[in-house]
Amino acid sequence: MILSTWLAALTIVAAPLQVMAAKNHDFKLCQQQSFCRRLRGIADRASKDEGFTSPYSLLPPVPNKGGSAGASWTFPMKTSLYKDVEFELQLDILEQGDGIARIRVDEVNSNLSWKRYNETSKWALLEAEPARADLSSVTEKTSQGGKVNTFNYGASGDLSLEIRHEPLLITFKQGGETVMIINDRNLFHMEHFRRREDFFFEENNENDTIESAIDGAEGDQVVLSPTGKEKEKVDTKWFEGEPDKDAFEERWKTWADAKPKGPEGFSVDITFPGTEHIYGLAEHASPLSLRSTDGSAEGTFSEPYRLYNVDIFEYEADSPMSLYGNIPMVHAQTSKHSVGVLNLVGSETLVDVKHPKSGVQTQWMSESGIMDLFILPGPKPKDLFRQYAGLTGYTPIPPLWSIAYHQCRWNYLDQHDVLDVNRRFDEEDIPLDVTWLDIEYAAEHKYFDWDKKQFPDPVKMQNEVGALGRKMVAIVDPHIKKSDNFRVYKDATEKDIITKRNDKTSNFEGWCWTGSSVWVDFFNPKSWDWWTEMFSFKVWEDSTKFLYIWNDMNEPSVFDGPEISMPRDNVHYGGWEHRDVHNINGATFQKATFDALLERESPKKRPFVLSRSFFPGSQRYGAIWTGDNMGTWEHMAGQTAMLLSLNICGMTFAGADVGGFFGNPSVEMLIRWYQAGAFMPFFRAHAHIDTKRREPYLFDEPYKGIMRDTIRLRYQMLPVWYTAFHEASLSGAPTMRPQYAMFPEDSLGFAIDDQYYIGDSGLLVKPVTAAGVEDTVVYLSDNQPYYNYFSHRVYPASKRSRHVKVPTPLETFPVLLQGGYILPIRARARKASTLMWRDPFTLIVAVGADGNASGRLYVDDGDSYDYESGQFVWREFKLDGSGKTSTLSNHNLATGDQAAGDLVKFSPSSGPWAEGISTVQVEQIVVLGLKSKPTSVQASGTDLEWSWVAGSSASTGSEGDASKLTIKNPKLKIVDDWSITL
Ligand code: NBV
Repeated sequence: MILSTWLAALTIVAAPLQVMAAKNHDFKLCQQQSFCRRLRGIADRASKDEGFTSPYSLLPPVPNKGGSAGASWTFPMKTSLYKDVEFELQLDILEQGDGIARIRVDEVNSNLSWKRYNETSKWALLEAEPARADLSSVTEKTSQGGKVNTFNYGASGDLSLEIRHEPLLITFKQGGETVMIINDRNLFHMEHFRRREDFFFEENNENDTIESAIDGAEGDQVVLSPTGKEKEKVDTKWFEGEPDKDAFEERWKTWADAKPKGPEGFSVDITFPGTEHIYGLAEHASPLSLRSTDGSAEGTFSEPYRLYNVDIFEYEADSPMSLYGNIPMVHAQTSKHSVGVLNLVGSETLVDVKHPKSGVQTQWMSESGIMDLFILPGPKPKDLFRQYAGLTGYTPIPPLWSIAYHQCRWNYLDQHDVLDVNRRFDEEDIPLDVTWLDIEYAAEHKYFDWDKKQFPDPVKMQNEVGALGRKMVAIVDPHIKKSDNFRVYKDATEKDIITKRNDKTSNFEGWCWTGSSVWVDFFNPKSWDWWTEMFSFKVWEDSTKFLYIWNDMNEPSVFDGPEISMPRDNVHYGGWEHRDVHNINGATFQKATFDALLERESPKKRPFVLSRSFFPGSQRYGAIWTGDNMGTWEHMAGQTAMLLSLNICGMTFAGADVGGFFGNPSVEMLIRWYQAGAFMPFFRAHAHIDTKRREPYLFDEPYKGIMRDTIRLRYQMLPVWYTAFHEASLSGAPTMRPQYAMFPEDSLGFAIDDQYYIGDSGLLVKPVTAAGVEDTVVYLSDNQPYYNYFSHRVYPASKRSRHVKVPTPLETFPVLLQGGYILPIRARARKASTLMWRDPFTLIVAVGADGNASGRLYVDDGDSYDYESGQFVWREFKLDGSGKTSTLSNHNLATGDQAAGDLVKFSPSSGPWAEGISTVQVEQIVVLGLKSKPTSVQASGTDLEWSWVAGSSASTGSEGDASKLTIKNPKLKIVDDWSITL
């Protein structure tokens, strides 16, 4: 079925694609997967059996000290499960720095000489091996429940891990309080390697088919030991339940998965006592706070959250089904503490969630690999962000133009069309930085090869766009057309870097846009330099420095493959099966492209690569987006929660197709999409080939004007976004922050996922996601006044409820400025962000309840790595309202010592950018909410030009227009230290 549908879809290159409905039946449910069925079955039995207990226990630990691996401990693990089957498990406890404990379980010394995949950390982590040694303090005591080892660790020694030997139980405490328990429900299980005949309890008969073996299993059970020599009757049932006919070969629809290593799944349960909300497990189209998956009540899911990267057509707006990328991590939040856990596994993983009164319970079920858990100790969300980024990497500061506005559609038809779009934006004075090309730019979808009929001179086109201060992005998908006339295919076959079938030698072939295709195995180091060459200007002669890259379809999407992806028994470099690395696959492609773009120019420019698929660590290599969403209100509303989930999972450079990929939104809906998009970290309009053109200049007034103003608003706010990205690059904190992350003590905000703050700017945004909305209620957690960015109306700290109603006719939406913040913007939006670098700044001061405020600004040249050698401006603005008069000051934050590896002081003398920025001024300062009119406004004793409009102040009065002091053209430079007295 899939093949025929996709073959039909292929014809849309010439004719528009017929809209197809969501195809849930193309994707497996837990019940349709043998490992999930078996592992979920354990939970089922445990819940019905009061005496259910873990068959796993530990032997006393052995320290592994010294060396760069730091202190770690190995606990040999025992199981009471199968007396006659010999296998060894081992549990390691390691410390990873910043209070992160790592718990690894592996099967060792398998006499079947198989290994579990243990290289996931190599792809995801900055340092695959632990760097610190802090687990030296260990005690042992014997309590009623058996022997317990307690590790005390962490900077202030307030973290502890208690490891009970029998039955296995791991308790993590913060300051003496239990915040996470592993194996609380006794669901830990690691399927050991075994032979088919051991599993089916059947007399060894080499001619047995799977079916007959299963039939045989109904009678008396006879087991072979792994040596295959002894035969004994056993009364022990397999912990996983009845022998499963799919354990050694799994059939689904028309596909067979030859599982040569047999069952190797693992399950672990993790409980968060006292917690009501957990977040994470991106990417899903579902609320930020994870729901129960036991189908127990209305509003719960009946399937586990699935993490298996897939290309899902028209995904549902509220579902635990898998999407394109995955981050197997959760944060658990109470008003007292935050704690996180990352389960670093590259194979398919499903997570069941339950919400009993005692706290949230989770069960994680993975198909293969080792168990590698990282306990992120918190104790606050900001600590979790830092801890996760310390492990998997920080989001580097993106090129400034890449956080400006992008115009995409499938497809801009030809060279003329591309230039025309640029012209029309200019004519209508709508800012634009990037024009995108989807798959039709490539002849027969042979990426890199331009369709010269439509794009006769791609270099000229790119240069013309570049001359406008703009960039282009072209798509390069991972499927490579199988054609001897295609140099990329020829190279890849000659180099023998193509992903193999399960015979390990022949190249895997499948269908995609290109027809019959192959997929380069980016796990193979031989592919890396070759891919880098592909993007060098010498090799890709039709590319220029204005061209950047979009990696789509990298789950990977294979039209005629199981679940529209690659067979799990395909083989990658090192002999690993695709099942072991499926969830990492897409990330390797984006990384290879990022590395390639980095090598294109000297001195280096920051790459930009948009990817659809991702894994922990992907944040180091570019942006991602939420894939093929729909132009519906429901989808628009859901995108905020999705983006928040991605953000707290480290994927902060994320966006959603503005307008919705599928469908033709009404102009009202399109405007609301633009308003939402202008406050997404990655802001790109995109549309399916079958949709009507919807570039903003095509609409009549007032709609065109509203879209123009919205895009301009993004440009005015670019300094705010750039500063937020700079902060993310240092602290790991996301640019889009949900309520729980901002106010972790306020449990009333824990379920909120339709409004958010931008970095540490004090901006609070709530997109309007329904038709005909005249007012929108915003939740305010703190005792600060909030100011409407557009109308300057103040919702004072006192005398207001936590919910305020903001008028939201079509041209506006809630953008509030939290009291206590100073917002640096550039009020004059230009045609492209690259043309704004010498424009003056405006400061908007939102006076806080105590009369104070502060804000930060980070600026650099926007696309080089010169910031690494100190070419940047990093300022802090402060309003001190504690005295009789208030003082507004600007001081330097970049005062580190380069020699010590710190951030260096900005030096305005070196280079054209530094010289240019050194003359940039503050052109206007607006102070909202001052208590009273100043008697004078002076800088260094000189009177400045100012005006005053009386109104409500930050701390007193009721809702109304805020008092407003406007200082015009104070002739102060952004790079200088100065102060103004009010
Ligand atoms: O390359 C065509 C599209 C692309 O426009 C979209 O953004 C991707 O998510 N692509 C998927 C393949 C086909 C989708 C039906």
